[in-house]
Amino acid sequence: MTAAAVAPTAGRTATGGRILVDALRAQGVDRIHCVPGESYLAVLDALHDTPEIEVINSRHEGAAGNMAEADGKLTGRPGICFVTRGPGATHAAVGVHTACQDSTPMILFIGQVARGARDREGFQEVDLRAMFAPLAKWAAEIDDAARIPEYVARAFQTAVSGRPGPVVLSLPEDMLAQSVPAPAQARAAVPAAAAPRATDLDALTHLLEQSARPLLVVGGTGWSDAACLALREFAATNALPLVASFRRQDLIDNRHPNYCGHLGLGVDLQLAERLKSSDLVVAIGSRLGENTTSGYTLLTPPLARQRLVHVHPDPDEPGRVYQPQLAIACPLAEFALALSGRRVAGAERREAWLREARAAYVSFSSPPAAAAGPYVDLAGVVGWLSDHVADDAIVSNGAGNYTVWVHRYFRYRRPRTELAPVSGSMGYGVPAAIAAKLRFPQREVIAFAGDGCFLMYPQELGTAVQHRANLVVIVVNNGIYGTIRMHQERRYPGRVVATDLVDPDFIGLARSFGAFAERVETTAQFPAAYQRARAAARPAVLELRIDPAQLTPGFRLPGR
Ligand SMILES: Cc1ncc(C[n+]2csc(CCOP(=O)(O)OP(=O)(O)O)c2C)c(N)n1
Ligand SMILES: [Mg+2]
Repeated sequence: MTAAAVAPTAGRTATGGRILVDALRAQGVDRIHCVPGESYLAVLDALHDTPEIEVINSRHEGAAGNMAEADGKLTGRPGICFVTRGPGATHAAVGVHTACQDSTPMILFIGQVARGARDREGFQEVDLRAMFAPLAKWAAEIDDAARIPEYVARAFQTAVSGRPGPVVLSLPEDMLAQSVPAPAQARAAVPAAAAPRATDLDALTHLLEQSARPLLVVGGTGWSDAACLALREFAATNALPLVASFRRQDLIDNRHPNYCGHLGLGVDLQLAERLKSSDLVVAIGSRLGENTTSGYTLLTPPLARQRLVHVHPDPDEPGRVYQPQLAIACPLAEFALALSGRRVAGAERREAWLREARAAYVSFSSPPAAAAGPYVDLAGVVGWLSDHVADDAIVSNGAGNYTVWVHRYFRYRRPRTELAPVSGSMGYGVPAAIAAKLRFPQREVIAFAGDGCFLMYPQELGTAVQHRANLVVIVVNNGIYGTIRMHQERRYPGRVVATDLVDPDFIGLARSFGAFAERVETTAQFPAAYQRARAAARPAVLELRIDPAQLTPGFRLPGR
């Protein structure tokens, strides 16, 4: 997307809605995700005359929010979402929460009650600034149509600067309808540049040279392809193991000999031990959050036993939970590029440590022989996909135990091919994959969803059909909220509450939207079914019946 050079309304009178749409064009916006509302009709009307911006109307604001978040995650530019006041804003909040926890640039615009009616609790009025204060990097209301370019420019700047994240702008409906002399438009946001100091890189090199068992934990956002490659080369030259933080497995090609696995839910216990016994952790972009650290146990706050170097774009992050030996605040891409060509003496002393870590990862991520029985073996399906999809295929998921198989057996190869919510939000996978297919129509896009997860936004198959987003959804059906059932069995054995599901006929449901759909009964049927789904030239759903007793690759319901 390219920023529009000239605002067509300059020097004329225009409505707030028109000025806002021109401000979006000035920032290079080419697509918005929305559910329409009467509170922002003037924006919709301006979009009618703006063919440069594609309007994707969802069926639920939760899905629209997830789609905008996914678009921001894939492009590194703010994903844009429009919804209406109270009900729309509360639905869409899930996308803002994910953008917050996942450090994704996103802007949510919300139609609001008229300025003259404010604070009467008029129809659907919510104090949006207060509501979004803990979720968004910035939540504001635009009171004056003449100032729209200023607010929009700041919103874009804020969303991409430092640690990227969500911004919320509230739009009183009378402000949008009002005509004012069209103000000059701002220019496209440019994130402030910063680079690590040479003295910090020297200190890092020194710490690495002193370490016998270092681990580089990679995560966060703001990476470029070149930066990911530069980090990989630095690790390769210097025999340093690279580990992905929770749901950032796509930053380093998983086939590379320096990639040694991922931290998070369903972590390889050998890797967890390796992190515990390492003597230096270099966290590059990762916040070392609760899932990455197995509930703050692999490193214990505030002063971990391991030495810690913490590199993060937000200077407030290092030291917030863990006190580092060395803190470096700068964009991750700049940091990784600055490592190019650096030598860390003593590579030969680290080679065995690296080889062991790599071998453990390869073994952990290789699917075992499929279990015999009447069900589909999810490890086999994920392993087959991993071996057969293109390197740039995008794979999404939501929350649920099925994701443990996906993250364990899929080998991600390219940055920005994993759409997986760090926020752990159920329902994310399908809308995220729709946004991905719209952004990259030529690429293969696969959404994994549990039966529970899929039922959060099944109606978005209608959005996919309408906008020709030909993704393949794989519904992993075990008839239960498996994750919660697992926790129940562990904490309150045999006392099952609220975790059984009466599911619909997924095939009939999908077909009713105009999607292609097939049920896969055995592992062996999967490859051909997947090829048919891809060839269908419309959105496709494959339902896999998996064994409800097998709650994770390693945990079976007792006695089943
Ligand atoms: C929006 C949301 N609601 C609830 C939860 C809590 N939760 C996490 S996983 C899960 C069950 C997921 O069920 P399903 O999609 O069928 O996957 P399974 O665990 O059975 O593989 C629930 C309820 C959540 N993470 N997000
Ligand atoms: Mg389930």
